[in-house]
Amino acid sequence: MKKDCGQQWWKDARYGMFIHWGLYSHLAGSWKGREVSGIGEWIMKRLEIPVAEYESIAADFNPTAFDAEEYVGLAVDAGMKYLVITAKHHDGFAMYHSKCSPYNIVDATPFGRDPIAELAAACRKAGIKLCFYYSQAQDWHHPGGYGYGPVPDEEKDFRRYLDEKCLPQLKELLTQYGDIGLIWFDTPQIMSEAHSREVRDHVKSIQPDCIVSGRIGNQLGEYMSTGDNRIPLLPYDGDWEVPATLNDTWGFKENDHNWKSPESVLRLLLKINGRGGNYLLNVGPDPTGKIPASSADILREVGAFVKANGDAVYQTSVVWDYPYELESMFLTRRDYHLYLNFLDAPQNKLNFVLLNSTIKKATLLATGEELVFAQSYTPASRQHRVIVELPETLPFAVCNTVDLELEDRIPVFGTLDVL
Ligand code: FHN
Repeated sequence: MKKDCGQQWWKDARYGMFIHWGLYSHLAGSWKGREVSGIGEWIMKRLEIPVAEYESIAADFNPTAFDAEEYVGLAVDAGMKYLVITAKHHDGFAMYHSKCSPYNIVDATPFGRDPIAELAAACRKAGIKLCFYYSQAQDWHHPGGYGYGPVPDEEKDFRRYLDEKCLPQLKELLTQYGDIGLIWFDTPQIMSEAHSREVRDHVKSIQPDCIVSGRIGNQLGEYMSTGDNRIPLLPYDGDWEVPATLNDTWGFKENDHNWKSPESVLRLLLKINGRGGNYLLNVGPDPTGKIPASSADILREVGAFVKANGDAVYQTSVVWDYPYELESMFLTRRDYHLYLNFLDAPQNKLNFVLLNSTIKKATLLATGEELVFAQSYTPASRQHRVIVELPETLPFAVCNTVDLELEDRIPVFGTLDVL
C-alpha cells in the first residue's frame, strides 16, 4: 500500500536533523579502557555492561554545555526543517523528565534539567518541528523490554513493559511538550502486528497529526523509513526518508573522525530529494552536551547552499524518468521548474541532453541572474540539447543550481534510442 504520511509540512521539509544523545554519549565510545566497535550508542550491549553499572553512569552525566538554542540554531543554519531527538534509546534512559520512570535525566543526574522542554521552547521560537525518537521494543533497562540482558527474550513479559513504560512514556512525550511532528520508532523486533497497531493508535489518540514513522513495525508506519544510510535506487511510490550518519556512529565516539565532506552530504541530500525522499542527518552531542564543531561546520557549509537554493530542495517532487546516470548533476523539480544542481561545469557551460520541454527562462538560482541558453534539436538522432552559459564566478565552491523554467509542469525527457 502506498505510504502517505498525510502531513504537508513533512513532505515539504526534505531535510531534518537527527540527534542521538543519551548516557552513552558520556562514555564517548569506551568503557573501562575498552573501545566499542561500531556504533557508540550500542556500547552497553556490545561491551556487556551490567545494568547496574550502566545505570551508575547517570551519576556522572552532567552535560552543562547543552544549549537548546544552539542546537536549534544549527538546524536553522543547516537549512533543516525538523529535529528528531532520542527521547529514549535502547538503553532505556529517558532524556526528559519522565514521571513513570526515575531513570531519567532530571531525576537521575546532577544535570537536573529537562533538555526536551528547553528544545521544545527553542523549536517553537524558530519554527522547527520537534519530533522524538522512541525505542518502543528494545529497552535494555526494563525487565520486559527486548534485549534486557538478565531475562531471555523468549521469556520477556513484553505486555508489562508496554503498560509500565512504553505507553505511559509516549503519553508523557505527547502531552508535556506541545505539538510533536512525529515519533520516530525503531527496531520493532518482537512486536506483533497487534502491538504495533496498539502503539500507533495510542499516539494517534493523543495527537492525531503526529506522524508515526516507518519502523513502528508490521508495515504500520505512515512513511517508509529506509535502512540506515541506504538510498532506494528505483522510484518508491510514497513518502520515505533516509536516516543517515555524518560519520560512522550515531551516538558520540571520540575516536570516530570519519566525517563525510560537505560535498558528500550535498550529493546525498540532492540525490535523495531528486528521488522524492527526506534526508534525516544525524549529529551526536559530546559528553559536555555540545554538538561537535566538526559536525556543525559541515552542516553549516551545506546549509549555506541549501538556504540560497531552497527552491531546489524544499517542496520538490521526484524526478524519476531522466534516462541517463548523471555523475556530477542532481535533478530536482517543483511546479514549472527543473533544477540542475551541478558540481562541475567544464568551460563554464552546462551541456544537458534529452530535455524535450521548452525552456522559458534560465537563471542561477542563488543570485537570480538570468542566463543565456540555447536549445537545439537534431532530427536524425531525435536529440534535444540545451547549453546554458554560466558566469565565470559561481556563488558556491561545491555545488550550484540552474533553475530552468519550463512550459511543462512536469519536464518531458527524451528516450535513450536517439542515436
Ligand atoms: O539500533 C539503532 C541504532 O542505534 C540507531 O538508532 C539507528 C538509527 O536509524 N537505528 C537502529 C539501527 O537501525
